[in-house]
Amino acid sequence: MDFPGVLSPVTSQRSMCAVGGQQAIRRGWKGTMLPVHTSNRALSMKLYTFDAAPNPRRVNIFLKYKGIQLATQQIDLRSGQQFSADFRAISPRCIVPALALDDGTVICDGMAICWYLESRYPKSPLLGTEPLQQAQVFSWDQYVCMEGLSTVAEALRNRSDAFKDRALPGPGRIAQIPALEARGRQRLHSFWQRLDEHLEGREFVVGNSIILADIDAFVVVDFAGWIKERIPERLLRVHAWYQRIKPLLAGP
Ligand SMILES: N[C@@H](CCC(=O)N[C@@H](CS)C(=O)NCC(=O)O)C(=O)O
Repeated sequence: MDFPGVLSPVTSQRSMCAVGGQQAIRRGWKGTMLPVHTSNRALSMKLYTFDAAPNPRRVNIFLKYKGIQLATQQIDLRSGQQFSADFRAISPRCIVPALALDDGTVICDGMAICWYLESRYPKSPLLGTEPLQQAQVFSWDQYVCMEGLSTVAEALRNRSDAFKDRALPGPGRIAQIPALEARGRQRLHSFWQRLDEHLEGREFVVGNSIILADIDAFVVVDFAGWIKERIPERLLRVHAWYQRIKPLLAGP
């Protein structure tokens, strides 16, 4: 069974590229010794992803910003590749992104993947650098995912024929509830309003530099275009923030 944030062993998966860069040692999950790379280049893992989808996009932007290079494999969600036997062996939840480590361990969920990579490749931090800031980053990231990304998904997946009986991602058949389209849009607008209020006197969502919640909220703005929603014109702080971070996400 594969729960969010829990590392689940999968024996069939092996990554092919070589590990490079200097390493130091840090004590990690369950006391295992993790190499901490002083360079963010040439990592030995494989990311299962689908570039067009919002959750993989969060991780892709994170990787690009930190200059981390990984082997990747596209799982075409449009043709249902996430339900193939091969991919189910990697991600029984049938979702991307999924990060497969060399020993066969697979990490699901964008936040967990980013947390793992950040702890091994701390250069250009995107999850905060001291405990209080890290807690704020996690809190805001959770908020952006639940009240931003999920609300667009709620509106999209409960109205579109493409998601009939797939109102939620995963292997089960989940019927659409058409009324959730309107609720999703309403929640999205509450999210933008709250973000606008929060950005008063701030350049970034937390602290003085870009963090993962900025990336995720940036992805929400583009994802909202899928349901023809835009940042309301009156929310000037969100517009200014969006223009400020856009060039920062172009890569190192
Ligand atoms: N909680 C997961 C959500 C991942 C997720 O929902 N991924 C979507 C793509 S954005 C997916 O794999 N959908 C498969 C489907 O719709 O069948 C995360 O944070 O990464």
